[in-house]
Amino acid sequence: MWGRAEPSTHQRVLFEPSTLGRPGAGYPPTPFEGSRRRNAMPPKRQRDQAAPKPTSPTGKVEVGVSFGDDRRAQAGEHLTTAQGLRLSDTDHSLKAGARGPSLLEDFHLREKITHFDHERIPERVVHARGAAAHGTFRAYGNAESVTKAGFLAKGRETPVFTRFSTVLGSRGSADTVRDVRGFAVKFYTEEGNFDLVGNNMPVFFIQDGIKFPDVIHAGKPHPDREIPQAQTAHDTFWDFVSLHTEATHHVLWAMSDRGIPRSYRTMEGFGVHTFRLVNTAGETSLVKFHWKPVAGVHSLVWEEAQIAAGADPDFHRRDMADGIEAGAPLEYELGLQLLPDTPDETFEGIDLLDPTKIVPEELAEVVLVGKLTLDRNPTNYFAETEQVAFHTGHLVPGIEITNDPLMQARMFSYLDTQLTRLGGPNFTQLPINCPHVPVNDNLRDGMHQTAIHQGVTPYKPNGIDGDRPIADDTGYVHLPRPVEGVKVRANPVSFDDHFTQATLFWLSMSAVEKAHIVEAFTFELSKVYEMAIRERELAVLANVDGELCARVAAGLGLPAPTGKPAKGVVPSPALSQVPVAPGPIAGRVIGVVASPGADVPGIAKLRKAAEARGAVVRVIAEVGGQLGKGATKEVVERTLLATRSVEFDAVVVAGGATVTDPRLPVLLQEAFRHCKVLGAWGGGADLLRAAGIDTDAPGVLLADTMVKASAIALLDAVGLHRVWDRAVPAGEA
Ligand code: HDE
Repeated sequence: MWGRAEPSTHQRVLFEPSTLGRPGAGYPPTPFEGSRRRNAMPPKRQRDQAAPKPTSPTGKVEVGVSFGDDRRAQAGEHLTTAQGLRLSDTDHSLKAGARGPSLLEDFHLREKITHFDHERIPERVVHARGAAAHGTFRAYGNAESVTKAGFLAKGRETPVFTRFSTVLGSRGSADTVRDVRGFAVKFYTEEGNFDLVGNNMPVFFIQDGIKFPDVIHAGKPHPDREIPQAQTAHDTFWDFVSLHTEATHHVLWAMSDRGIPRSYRTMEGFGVHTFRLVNTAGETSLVKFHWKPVAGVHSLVWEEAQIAAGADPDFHRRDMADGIEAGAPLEYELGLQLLPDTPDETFEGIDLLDPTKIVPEELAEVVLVGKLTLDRNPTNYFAETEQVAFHTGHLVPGIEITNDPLMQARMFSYLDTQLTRLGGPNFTQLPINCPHVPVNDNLRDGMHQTAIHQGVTPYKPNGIDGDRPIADDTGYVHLPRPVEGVKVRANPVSFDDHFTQATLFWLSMSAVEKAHIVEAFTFELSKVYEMAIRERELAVLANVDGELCARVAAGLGLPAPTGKPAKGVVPSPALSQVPVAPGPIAGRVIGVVASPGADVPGIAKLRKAAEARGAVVRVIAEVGGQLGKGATKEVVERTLLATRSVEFDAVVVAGGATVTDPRLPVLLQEAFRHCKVLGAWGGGADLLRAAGIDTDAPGVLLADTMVKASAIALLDAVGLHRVWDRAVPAGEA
């Protein structure tokens, strides 16, 4: 993969030609071997800079994000200046006397402070809050007939870097806010980088990219006081979407459980736009990209999301990093929804260029063509997660964009934004952005140029260095397509239906999902000060569904207007996320309440069964320390003072546990209210009852002792994600 193209004299060489070779070589760095951790402390190597640096199998020092032996990363045993000068003291500035003023000549003080002063770069204008992981994409090979994209060829393995994000919040905002999530994947393919820059919702608020600044300005905090942070529950957002009804379908998704995912591993992803695939014969098909999480699609409940935003603002990024560290990678399958490439670019009456529309899976099957596995945490947040630059224009042969007017604007924006964010045009040389193939681009100089280009002919054509042809039949060719039209600022008439698919989404929800949507609308609109905006949004909902409108209106104490919802809309069951059978539980967390007198061997049995399925058991007690004696010991990982129910997918009280801390009933009641599995064995049931938990309620599992069968029953129940029967009468969920 590295030796395909012969280096030309004008090929870009990064750092020193003698030591480093072609750009991209050695990146991403080899993961360090290390012991798996149960707790969330950073690995020792990250905490202790002075620790001996781990070495690769070749004996080379591997540090940070680097091209093998990148000297710009931290290396060596001695603290130095940026010039490599050894320092004798970094704790005291140079002064005219111990009580005197600092001296201008203190080059170390000035360098240290100056660099610190410039450590920050502008955060992303949207999607500022994110977390990422490295991994691999393995193609099944069944897409070869529809696309010539090499990374989809049978058995091909492609390194990837995936960044998840919220949209509206600042870089330091909470993970669990109600928002759309970004799902951006950079494939380092053998044909150059391909970026699939998607979201966890398949539609968007606007149909034309020219309105993007408007929707984002409306959703971001108010310009006067800069509140509220990272949320849509405020006047300007609802003012915009109630006036701009093409947003209605996306608003339904945002107010649904999709707006508050349980974790990144339980989120679907969507390319949103329709793309065009081209095969080796030049035949085309239209396609919508889907990511299907192996762990199923699951969400938080709203109260839980709110508690998590305070108790653990890093809830999602911690979950992902801890899961990977514990050996539970995040897994998704890439799905293609293939649609015939007809001249009118519609399918079953759905305009495929309209990004506010989906194609229901019942009408066009999602064919799974490969698997994405995220199994390695970044080494350095800034170097990788912050500096990664995605772009919808990073395409490979076999994949083209369509004339979707939202997509067209994105083709401009992504490159443009990096110029400000990453300080100039050379951001593609940053290790995380560097393709894993030779680069020969004739792009020269500019701010932060790190390559030392050889040769004198960065131009075409040239008669000096052999002037190799630009492309053979492996190059990217934009498929010739006829284009004609009158120059207008307008949308096709087919974009005018703003409500039918919002109705489709609503009608496809289960009873519990509908209840959550009603609550979300009611919550958000009750935060809107202007009564006229509340009323206007109710008028929008009246055109989606009369029941939805009436229930939200009732919650707001307002009259429900009447509208004209589309009739005869056929629901799409694939849109509901309530599981019909237990799914995988890798990465899930089971809290076990215990105390010094508790049945520690029972906890160990539960732990063994959970770990066999990739789940984690965390012992909760009044105080920290260790429980049990001899070979069977359990470490208390959470004290009642330092945890909340949101940290657990199920809470179980161990037999023999005695706890008097008043925080325990709160924890158990919250878990019950959030429809989580509760359990107890032996006398543990008394603590459930003392907390006011109805032990006859659905999803409350009691056992005399913790044996394998009781552990399996408990874990299967966790596989159903929630006990929705508790929220909605049995059979209606
Ligand atoms: Fe983006 N979007 N976007 N977007 N977007 C950015 O690029 C933009 C849209 C998406 O983890 C920015 O590097 C415009 C749809 C993700 O780094 C910026 C329009 C979808 C990410 C930008 C859209 C997305 C971004 C900000 C309307 C789902 C995070 C920083 C025409 C398919 C990528 C950056 C990451 C980021 C512009 C609409 C997804 C400003 C103009 C639709 C996942 O370039």
